[in-house]
Amino acid sequence: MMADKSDTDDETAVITKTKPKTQRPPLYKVLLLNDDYTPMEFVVHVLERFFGITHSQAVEIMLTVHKKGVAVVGVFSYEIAETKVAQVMDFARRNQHPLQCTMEKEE
Ligand code: TYC
Repeated sequence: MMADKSDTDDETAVITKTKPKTQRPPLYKVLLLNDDYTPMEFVVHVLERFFGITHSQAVEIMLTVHKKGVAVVGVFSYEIAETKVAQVMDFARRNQHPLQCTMEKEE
């Protein structure tokens, strides 16, 4: 009887384990930075207006930035984060305040 091919040759089986990679879209933190000139009430107003948070949450975040220099305001998709940063920067500029807002990829 003929031997099966797999019994006679020197082929080595290669088993490739495919990692089940679940791809999530990256998220971006929107950061608010402290400065010495922007009035506290303006920052609170910005937070309420563009981030849809309550007055007391806005005061809390503003005070965190004031004391620590920076705070995360929210975490969003790239496009939403970019829009929030642009809205804050534009509104601050139009009101002649040096308020700075940036975004950073969440690792
Ligand atoms: N440090 C500012 C002041 O004393 C207030 C302030 C808070 C400014 C948060 C910017 O992102 C900011 N008037």
